[in-house]
Amino acid sequence: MSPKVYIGGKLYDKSDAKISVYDHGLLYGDGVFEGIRSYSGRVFRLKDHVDRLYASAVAIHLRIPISREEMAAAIVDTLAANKLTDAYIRVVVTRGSGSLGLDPRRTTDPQVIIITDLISLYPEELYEHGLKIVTAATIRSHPNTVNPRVKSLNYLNNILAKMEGALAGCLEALMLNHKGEVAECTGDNIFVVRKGEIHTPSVDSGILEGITREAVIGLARQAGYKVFERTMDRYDVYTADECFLTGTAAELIPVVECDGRPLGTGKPGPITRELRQRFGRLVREGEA
Ligand code: AKG
Repeated sequence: MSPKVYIGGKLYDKSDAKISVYDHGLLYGDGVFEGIRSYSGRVFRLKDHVDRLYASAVAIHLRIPISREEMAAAIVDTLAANKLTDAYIRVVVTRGSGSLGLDPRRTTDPQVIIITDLISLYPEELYEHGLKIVTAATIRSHPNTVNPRVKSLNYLNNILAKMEGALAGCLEALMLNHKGEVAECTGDNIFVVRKGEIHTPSVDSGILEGITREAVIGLARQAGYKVFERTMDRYDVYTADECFLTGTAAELIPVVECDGRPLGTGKPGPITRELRQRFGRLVREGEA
């Protein structure tokens, strides 16, 4: 069966799922998106994702043409139409098509697109053995440019850093903010473990407020760990006992090396493993 893609209220076969080349989403990266997962037929934290999508849209002054309830229903229906239970859902809202010129007032018809598919960011063995990362020279966008809290269609900032990682032989790269503090990786939030406590950059470090990040902070606190959201620099990463990344697509993946330094023992640590198991249970068995 050909995958069905939702565009503006209708389902199209993947090969017929098209929007205008005059869409400002394509011409200028003008739009917002979400990456969402479903597990065993249940969409994980759907409301949080929909709320973040609408917040991103408010931040770029984009009016999404359907309500939050209609959006949530469209996501669930698209998933069902594709008979997918464990899927990655990409929701895209573009500014719409218009004449050339970046003024958004030239556009008329914001497009709502929902793709349900599979995603595999990293090879499975890296979830067991851990990932190596390097720090990118490209810094995370200053909050007064495109705020990293906005999940915008313009991901070039992250893509440039991702390419630097690839050129250094790494599948992921660490991004600092304009103050040289640790922000996040190109598609995931970062955590370190030190002396049994968990630390992650605070929202004012210039990061996306990851929904998996939030879930893992909750799980860690429930398990009795202290979690600190704070300013961090690379010393905190280099000298950590353990390190891991979180993201909807990445889920929770250990990091065992940063900039050539082995982190901790150079192997995924016990707290990382425990949180991975807890996260696996949370998404499969639902919220406690
Ligand atoms: C997600 O985790 O859903 C993201 O938006 C980033 C993943 C990616 O597309 O590389």
